[in-house]
Amino acid sequence: MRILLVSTNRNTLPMPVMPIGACIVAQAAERSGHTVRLLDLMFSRDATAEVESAVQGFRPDLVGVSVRNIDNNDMRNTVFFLEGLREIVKVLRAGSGAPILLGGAALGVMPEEILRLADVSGCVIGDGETIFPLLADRISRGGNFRDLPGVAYLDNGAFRRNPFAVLGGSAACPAPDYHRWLNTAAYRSHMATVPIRTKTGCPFQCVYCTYPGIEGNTYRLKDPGGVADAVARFAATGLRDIEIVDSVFNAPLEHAMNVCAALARVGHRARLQCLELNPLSLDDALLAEMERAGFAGMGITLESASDPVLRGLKKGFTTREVHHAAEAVRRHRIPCAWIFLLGGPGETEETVRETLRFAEKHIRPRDVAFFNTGIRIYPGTELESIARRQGVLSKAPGDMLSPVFYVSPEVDGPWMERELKKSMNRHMNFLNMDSLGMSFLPTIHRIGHRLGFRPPLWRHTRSIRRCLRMAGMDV
Ligand code: B12
Repeated sequence: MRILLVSTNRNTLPMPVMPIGACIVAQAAERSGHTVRLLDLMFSRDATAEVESAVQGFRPDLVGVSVRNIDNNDMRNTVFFLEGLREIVKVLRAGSGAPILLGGAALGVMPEEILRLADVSGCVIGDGETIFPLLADRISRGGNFRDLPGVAYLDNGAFRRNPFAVLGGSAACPAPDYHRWLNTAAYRSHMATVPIRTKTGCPFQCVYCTYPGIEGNTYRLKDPGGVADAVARFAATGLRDIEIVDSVFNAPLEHAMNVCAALARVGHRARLQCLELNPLSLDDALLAEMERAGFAGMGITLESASDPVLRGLKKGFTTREVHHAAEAVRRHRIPCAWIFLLGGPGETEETVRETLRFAEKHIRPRDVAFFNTGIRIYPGTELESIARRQGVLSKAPGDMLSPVFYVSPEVDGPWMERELKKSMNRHMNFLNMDSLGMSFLPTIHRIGHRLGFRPPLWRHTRSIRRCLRMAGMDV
């Protein structure tokens, strides 16, 4: 069969991300004997025209559309990304009678709402590399695919969804040949990192989170040696800035240690990053292994440094682990981004002050603190129930595709923003969502790349903020 895959993400903020999911699915479909074309719309000037020309030139028998982002998770400057999806599907429909199936992280978050928005045959929730080839096989033989695991569809207006299933999840690290599928030079010039996965699945129960819905809640580990070989292979082809995109890298800890050990053994030339570390299993032993493995940057997703909020968010750790993690980080060299989410259940003026005090006192000046305020509420999460119980959410689940945010009713939102801004004025290594949404950020990345800077650019936050302030900008 001729299969056209379209990666619809065009968001270049905070930097373009390579569509790993679409590439993995493309590679799996090709391996199953199909002729595959992947159209990546990230840098396209006229998406509609490119889709039109691809569908007419390639004449697909099946179309897969990868959808990553719904919105930018930013309460104050919200951007909704799915307007363009309807238009793309319309163009595909006009040019071809082939079935159109959606997949990607967004479908794990709100499948029913997205299917109602776009007029397609159905979608796949979960591991596309196993389900999509089966689906293509069924379609090529003229059969029905609606009974396959992970498939969801609208049946005369009623939403139907088969259980999320992992079909023979392989331990092989899915490392697509990015040069084959993407314009890698364009991504590199924007300081994009190359994504790689060391496992799938997230068993944590944070009240706001969608990850278990996207990946399932049990771990499926990739072979550490295979991960290390893939990293070495990428680096040898010039893709040296590699980011681990696991939901949480250091859980289970033993697997993270094994991956680090394999990376140290293989002797690659990559600079590694990972922005999702949990303070629960973050100690000297792990950090030493990460240093040996070649990490050039890491992020710790704390969300808060106050116990009532950590409890309210069900983070599964306390300020004890937060402080231990801060001490351990200080004893090592890896640049660190501390990631906070203010306004969760249990947040009060006192807890905001406690978190800011932690950041001001314990974060090294050469590291960064990144603050988001307000939490995106997704249907089906515990946060949705909390918000309804507290009377701060009245929208029906079906209306929540267009973003809604939670701020604890015990804290005044504008006050919280002002306190954060004051702290940012004192600490040039602190950032908020405004900084990630700056329209000229892609230009900064391109200039940085030309000047020889390499990711992560946030290592230079202090200098960049100072320069922009000297130029009269309130960043
Ligand atoms: C790592 C990560 C990041 C990293 C990415 C680093 C990098 N170099 O890639 C960083 C920190 C930069 C980042 C940034 C952002 N992210 Co992010 N990110 C993630 C995370 C944790 C993993 C994504 C990933 O790479 N997964 C691994 C790949 C292999 O999985 P996948 O893409 O889902 O693909 C699989 C399936 O979906 C399926 N599939 C994919 N395509 C297709 C197509 C078809 C046809 C089929 C059948 C199947 C299929 O098969 C694939 C293989 O198994 C997810 C959460 C999660 N657990 O998924 C959030 C997530 C994708 N991010 C999200 C968001 C919002 C953002 C930001 C907008 C945040 C912000 N304001 O800055 C930006 C956007 C960046 C951009 N330019 O688009 C949201 C998107 C949903 C939403 N709410 O809109 C998610 C889901 C988190 C959440 N809040 O729920 N992110």
